[in-house]
Amino acid sequence: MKKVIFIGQTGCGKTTLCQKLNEQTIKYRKTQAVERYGDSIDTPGEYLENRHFYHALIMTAVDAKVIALVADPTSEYRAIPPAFAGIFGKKVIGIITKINQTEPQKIEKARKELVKAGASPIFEVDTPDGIGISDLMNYLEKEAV
Ligand SMILES: Nc1nc2c(ncn2[C@@H]2O[C@H](COP(=O)(O)OP(=O)(O)OP(=O)(O)O)[C@@H](O)[C@H]2O)c(=O)[nH]1
Ligand SMILES: [Mg+2]
Repeated sequence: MKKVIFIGQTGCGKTTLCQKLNEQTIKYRKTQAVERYGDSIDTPGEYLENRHFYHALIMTAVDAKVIALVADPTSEYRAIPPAFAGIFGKKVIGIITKINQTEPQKIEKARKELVKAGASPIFEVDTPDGIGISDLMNYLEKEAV
């Protein structure tokens, strides 16, 4: 079983997180299908943006211990519906990415989206800059066993 599955809108930083957590070089590549990176499962943003794919997310999430809902504070588009965490029936955490790229009010909006979705705890990261990554990794080491 994988430790974590990343779910979030297109471009929010799921693949970048997978690369960082698995100590791979960060390299942009659009995710076209579900991919496995070491202990992580990466999903395409379209799976969240198009509700016809929700069943695919639910089925794929069965293979992970922890669900990570990823929110991009730099985007005006909020893709994660309220109470979304409830459909998985397991531990659901939130991750706000790109915190070095945006202002505090936008980070707060992203946090509200994740709280409404039912995610807890919520981590703030900037993945290429390495901010917040060790906290996230420590949490996954402890919780996703
Ligand atoms: N500054 C900054 N840029 C980031 C961060 N996370 C991701 N990015 C950038 O955002 C862009 C999209 O990141 P991806 O990781 O490919 O996004 P994704 O969620 O996998 O997107 P899809 O595969 O389309 O669903 C890339 O250019 C990344 O370098 C972050 O924490 N900070
Ligand atoms: Mg991707």
